[in-house]
Amino acid sequence: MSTGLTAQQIEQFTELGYLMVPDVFTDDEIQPLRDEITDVIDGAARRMLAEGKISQTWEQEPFETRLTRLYNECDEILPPIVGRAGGGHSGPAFFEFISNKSLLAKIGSLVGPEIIGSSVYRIRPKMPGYAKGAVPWHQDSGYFSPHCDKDLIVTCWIPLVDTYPENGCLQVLPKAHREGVSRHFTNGPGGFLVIEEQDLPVPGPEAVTVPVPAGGVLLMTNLTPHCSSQHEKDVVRWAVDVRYQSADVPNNIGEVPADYSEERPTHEIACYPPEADFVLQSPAQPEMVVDSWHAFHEIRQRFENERPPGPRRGWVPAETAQA
Ligand SMILES: O=C(O)CCC(=O)C(=O)O
Repeated sequence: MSTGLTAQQIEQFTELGYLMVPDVFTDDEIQPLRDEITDVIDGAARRMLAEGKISQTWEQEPFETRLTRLYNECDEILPPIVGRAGGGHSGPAFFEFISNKSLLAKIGSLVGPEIIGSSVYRIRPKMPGYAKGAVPWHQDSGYFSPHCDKDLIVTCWIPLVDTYPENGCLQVLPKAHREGVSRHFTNGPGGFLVIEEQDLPVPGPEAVTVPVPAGGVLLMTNLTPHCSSQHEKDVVRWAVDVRYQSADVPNNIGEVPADYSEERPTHEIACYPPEADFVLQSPAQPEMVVDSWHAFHEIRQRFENERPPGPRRGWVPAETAQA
């Protein structure tokens, strides 16, 4: 029986803007996704071996280290993995993972029973020397359209391995989600949006480092500032970030990219138009629920080749703002 969050957990999430819940996934529920990611790595490694770019496919290495071995030999291993295993990845194990009943029960406690999978999900490997592994201070709303700033989109950060400060777990700023959206710059480390130190909500509480075990979930609001730093351990800190919202929050359910129009009222424009949202739970309209991997894959593929433009928030590079 899948249970929702306790009243105390809901209160912590509401007060602090984050909540770590251990043991949401069993190891048996995580392993198929590790295997699916391994298949992507395997395909890329075999191609690179055939092209003479690496000495071996390192298939004896465990999930936590194989990518570091391949990456040390040739950094071309990453695009096929990060490209496909990011928002472009919509495999069967990933669908099972994102529609996990135990996780949806907890999300339901925060957004209600009508649950939409937000279009923005990513699979992130982090390892020494990979600049895009670490993500600087930001709020997820920095990436969403401004008309969704007052809505709740719950970020679930779910590591596939145990995470702790030494392998780059996340840091959050408690209570700062009450201060609205901070100024972001477009040219942060790794090419990510960044909130510079002086723009973080002040007077701010101290940042908190949140170790999360494999199977646990760090829940955050879209306004919770968070970041993760580089690490130097010889392991890959694999994590997945997925997001959920209520059906009341703007979305692009039932649309194709050609339907996108800036002329529509904002409540009819998705919070992140370039990728496809999908219904995961709906007592009101059960026929809308995406209940198979094939349906999920088809919806995601619709937005693969032709994408509506991303949100325009007016963020600029730091130099431009200071000039
Ligand atoms: O996985 C990370 O290191 C960063 C994740 C993140 O920033 C996010 O989920 O918004």
